[in-house]
Amino acid sequence: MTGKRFMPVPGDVVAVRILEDERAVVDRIEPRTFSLERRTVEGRAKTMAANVDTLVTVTSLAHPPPRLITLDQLLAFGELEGIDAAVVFTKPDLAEPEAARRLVAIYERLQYPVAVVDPKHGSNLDALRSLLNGRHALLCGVSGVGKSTIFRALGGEGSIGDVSRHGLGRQTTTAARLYRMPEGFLVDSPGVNEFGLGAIQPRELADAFRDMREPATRCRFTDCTHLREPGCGVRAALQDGAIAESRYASFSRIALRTE
Ligand SMILES: Nc1nc2c(ncn2[C@@H]2O[C@H](COP(=O)(O)OP(=O)(O)OP(=O)(O)O)[C@@H](O)[C@H]2O)c(=O)[nH]1
Ligand SMILES: [Mg+2]
Ligand SMILES: [Zn+2]
Repeated sequence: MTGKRFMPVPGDVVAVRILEDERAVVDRIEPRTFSLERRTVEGRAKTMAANVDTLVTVTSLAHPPPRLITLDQLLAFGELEGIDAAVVFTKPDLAEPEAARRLVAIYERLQYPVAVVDPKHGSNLDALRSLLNGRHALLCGVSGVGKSTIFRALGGEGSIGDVSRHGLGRQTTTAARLYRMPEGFLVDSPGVNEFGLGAIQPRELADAFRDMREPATRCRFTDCTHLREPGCGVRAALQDGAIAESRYASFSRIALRTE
């Protein structure tokens, strides 16, 4: 087996052969049930991880401030790909409690599993463990939200290969790592903060936002973009408070990008 096309990625199941000098050779990669791909800057598709069944989105409540468009786009990606997603908020110790509660409530109402954890000081890790139990999960979210801290707090090896890119003692992850859990696995990857949704129609996008699915069936026009048409069920639900303003803001920014 040669060539880049056949490089194993985190999550792959491989057949290995141990040589006499104890080196291991990968003979075969088993077929992948699911592979997560990302476009590189050169426009090529790069496989980030294989056999993942759950996206664990990580969003910090403060430092850096929550970037909800990233969170909402990751959740939409999970919906479109038909894989589960969970919402993890970090740094509750640095956040304003009332603002944090409001955010948590938005995602609980959407019926995503939500956990608020402080992986640095080790609080609420059990909630995270039960959320990950038996899953093949990938941690994703913007830089500095605490993905690697979660990975390490749960027992993953984190120091090998970490390099400081910024000269400020910050440890930005530069290579993917997989941690085998009692059942399942957890992958920590660098910079998995966005999976492009491609050229998506507003209708399909609204379908990937759980809170917009039903209201979108009430739009006057079947090809409603939910951005400006009269008689829009989505914007009516926004007015009623059934859709959170931040969710609609994410939706419209993504829709305008691909329009
Ligand atoms: N106070 C506090 N600090 C935290 C918490 N979680 C993580 N941190 C800190 O946040 C910083 C960034 O955490 P990392 O785990 O490196 O973030 P990351 O998401 O892996 O970042 P990248 O690898 O760059 O994508 C570290 O200094 C952590 O100690 C938390 O709940 N509370
Ligand atoms: Mg990291
Ligand atoms: Zn509409």
